[in-house]
Amino acid sequence: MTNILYDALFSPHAGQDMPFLIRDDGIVLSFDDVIKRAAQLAHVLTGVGVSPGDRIVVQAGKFSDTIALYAASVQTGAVYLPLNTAYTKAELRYFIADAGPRLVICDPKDAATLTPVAEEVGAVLMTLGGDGGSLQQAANKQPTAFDTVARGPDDLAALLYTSGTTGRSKGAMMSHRNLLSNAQELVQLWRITDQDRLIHALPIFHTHGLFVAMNTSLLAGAQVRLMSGFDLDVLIEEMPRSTLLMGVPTFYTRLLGDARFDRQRAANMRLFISGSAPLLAETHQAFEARSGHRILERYGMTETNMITSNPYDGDRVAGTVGFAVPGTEVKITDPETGTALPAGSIGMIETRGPNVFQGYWNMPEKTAEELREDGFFITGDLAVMASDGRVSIVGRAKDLIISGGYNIYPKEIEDVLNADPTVLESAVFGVPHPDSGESVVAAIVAEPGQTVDDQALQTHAAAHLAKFKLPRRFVVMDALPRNTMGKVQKNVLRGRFST
Ligand code: MCA
Ligand code: AMP
Repeated sequence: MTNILYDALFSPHAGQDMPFLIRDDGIVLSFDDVIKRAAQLAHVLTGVGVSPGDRIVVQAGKFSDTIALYAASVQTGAVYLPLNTAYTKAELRYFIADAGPRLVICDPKDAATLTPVAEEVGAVLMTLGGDGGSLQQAANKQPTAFDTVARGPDDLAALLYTSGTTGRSKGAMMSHRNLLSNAQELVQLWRITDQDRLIHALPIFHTHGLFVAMNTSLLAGAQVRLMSGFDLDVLIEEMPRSTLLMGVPTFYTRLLGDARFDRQRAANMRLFISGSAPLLAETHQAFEARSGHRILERYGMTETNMITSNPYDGDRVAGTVGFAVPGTEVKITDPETGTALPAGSIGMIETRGPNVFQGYWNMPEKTAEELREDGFFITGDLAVMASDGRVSIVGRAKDLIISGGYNIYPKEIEDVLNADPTVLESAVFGVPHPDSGESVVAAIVAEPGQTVDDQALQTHAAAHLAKFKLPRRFVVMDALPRNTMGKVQKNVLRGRFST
């Protein structure tokens, strides 16, 4: 037996001294450097007892060692569980308790806070930071070769948490085959080769930055300019020596807001890809007028990786997400009955293929709700498919806000706000925002006799929720608008407060 993900993404690069990761500090690591570092880290992982199938929770910055750690996790047959660096202790406690990892890796500055949380589940805690950490120190002494642990195609390689419209976050179980099959298709579709140089400005704790960007680059042998965080100045500076950018729509609106970005600046670029949130048709058009490039928009989910993509050759149509990625099936169904609908009808996007996840970690009932027995996954996104198969997303059946490419589930925010003693009830919704696409607004009804203090409420929310989820505006109302069934009408709230 082999380890298909490691064998495809990493093994072929052993001994290759071509540049791979170009860091902010100017240090360039070759493919072989990263392979060797991964082997050292793999020795540490197994040394602290990580066995095949064990979860490794990683809340760390965007360093070359974090990429090597991902490789080490795959090589040891562990399950990589990356977490947003913005998450609070309360959020982390949930993920760690739910996933039951063998090892928790965090930034050295968070070690004191997270040590008791790791201890609660019997996990070892190690640190990884820009100036080193206990994991890195331990790795420095290890051999630079490691015998790859065999894993089957359906064994798990990663567990990525995605919030739900009701209840708690769910861990999407991604197998080796899920990740590899999608990366292989995307490399072909987007013609990524070893001649490419990707500007990597996305976080590496989500599907977009970790799998779509890194797995395709590894598979194709492309160079990666690994930016430790988003920085518009650096992005613009790197463009003349790069060929590829993958970003959320906010990247593209910010580029358009900067006069330095023009046709000449983008002349060496081969491809701009957008996803994770809807790209406005006007952004697409303005981008082409400014740079001469038509952005290639694609659509995906944590549970499925990429589902549809505009074509490389052929029309990249603004406001559409293109065609089913080869090897995956897409159909539009009646959201009530699940029956497939004819071309031109609005309905639910469902998808099936080797990209579709293995279910939610320890949540068989949630899995059964969203993953049909015949293998089709119900995405919660509403779309129309033209007779030629081109998909245009028209809305969401799920109550979800996407701000700067980060998903925010209103239910989670409402639960926190409702727990405040001054709040009787709340409704959280998104309104259009020029930079982030959508921004979070909370409508609050006060407990009788209480006065809502925005500042105090924000402080209460911030103790539980990552900053990017916090409402940017509070509106106090006498009552929430409801339909005859008693359901809060968020469309009415959106209409009223979208200014
Ligand atoms: C940061 N902040 C935000 C966001 N990001 N607030 C709302 N929405 C956001 N997305 C807040 C911080 O808490 C901070 O608050 C302030 O903004 C500045 O933080 P900073 O980190 O400097 O912001 P930035 O660097 O300008 O970040 C904006 C960003 C970033 C570059 C758009 O959010 C980003 O990288 N987004 C990409 C997310 C992504 O990768 N999504 C893919 C998910 P304060 O000032 O109060 O401290 S995967 C997916 O969706 C599927 C599979 C798919 O199809 O790809
Ligand atoms: P996540 O749960 O983080 O994987 O986010 C997946 C969700 O992001 C999808 O269900 C869509 O609602 C949204 N999404 C991703 N790409 C696009 C896109 N190109 N256009 C519109 N929505 C998108």
